[in-house]
Amino acid sequence: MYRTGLALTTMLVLTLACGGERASDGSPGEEPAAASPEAPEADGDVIEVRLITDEQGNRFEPAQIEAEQGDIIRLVLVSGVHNLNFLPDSNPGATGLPPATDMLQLPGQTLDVPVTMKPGHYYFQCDPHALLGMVGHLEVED
Ligand SMILES: [Cu+2]
Repeated sequence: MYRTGLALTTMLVLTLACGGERASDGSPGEEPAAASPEAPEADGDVIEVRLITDEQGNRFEPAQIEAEQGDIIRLVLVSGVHNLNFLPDSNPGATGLPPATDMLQLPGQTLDVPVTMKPGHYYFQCDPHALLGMVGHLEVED
C-alpha cells in the first residue's frame, strides 16, 4: 500500500482519509475515530514524537521518551519516510509490544501508537533508518 511508485492522487486520497475529510460525493467509507468507548485517549497522555529527515540526518524528536501505560505516542511526520518499530529482537522478553507501524510518508501525517507495555525500558527504531541511527528509547513508568 505504501509503495513509492504510488501516484500522487492515491496519496491525496490517503491524506483526505487521515484528515477526516470527505469527498464531495459523501462516501461513508470511513469509520468514526472517536466513537469507541475504549478509546485509550480518554485517560492517557498524548506524547508527540516528530519524525524528521533533514541535512542533519534522520531522527526521532525526542528520541528518549517517558510514558505510562495507557498513554499514546503520536507520531508526526515532518519530513522523509519513516515508521516506528519496537523491534522484538531488541526487546528480549518484552510482552505487549505494539506491532511495527506502517510507513508515514506525507508531511503532517500522524499515527497514534498506544503504550501497551508493562513498566520497563524499551528500544524502538525506524526500520529504513535504524542503521543510520534513527533509534530511540521509551521508559514506561509505574
Ligand atoms: Cu526513518
